[in-house]
Amino acid sequence: MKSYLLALIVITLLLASCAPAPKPQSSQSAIEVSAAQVRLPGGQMPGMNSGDSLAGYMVIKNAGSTDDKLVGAQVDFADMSMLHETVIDASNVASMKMVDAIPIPAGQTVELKTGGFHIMFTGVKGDLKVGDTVKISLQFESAGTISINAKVTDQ
Ligand SMILES: [Cu+2]
Repeated sequence: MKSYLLALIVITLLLASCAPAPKPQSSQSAIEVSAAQVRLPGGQMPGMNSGDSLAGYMVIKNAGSTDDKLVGAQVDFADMSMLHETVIDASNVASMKMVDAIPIPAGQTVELKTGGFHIMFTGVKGDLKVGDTVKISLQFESAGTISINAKVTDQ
C-alpha cells in the first residue's frame, strides 16, 4: 500500500512538471524576419578574405502591439557584430556610425538596407562563399533572441 501511494505521488509530480509552460508575452512571437542576407558593403564579393567586414541586411516586421528594438546580434562566422547606420552629411558624404539599437515600432516593418540601418560583421572568417547560409542570433529588447539564417550574396 505504501509503495502504491509513493508511486502515485511520483506520477503526480511528473505530471506537474509536464504542465504547459506559461504563455509567452504577446510580443515574443510578434517579430518576423525575412530576406536576410550578408554581403560586402560595396556589393561585390571577389572572394572572401579572412578579416573582411560584411554587412547584414534583412526585413524585420513587428506584428505585435508593443514597440521593440534590435539591440544586438551574435554570429560564429565573424569576430564581432555591431549595429550600424549609414548617414549622409551636409557635403553628401556617406559614413557609418554605431547605434545602440534599431527601433522596430509596433505594427511596422523596418528594412535593414544599403544606405540605412544594417548589422556590421567584422573579422569575418575566410571560409565563406556566395551561396552559403550563415546563422545569426538576433537579440531583441522584448522578443528576446531570434535565430535566423542569412544567405551570403554578392549583389
Ligand atoms: Cu557598417
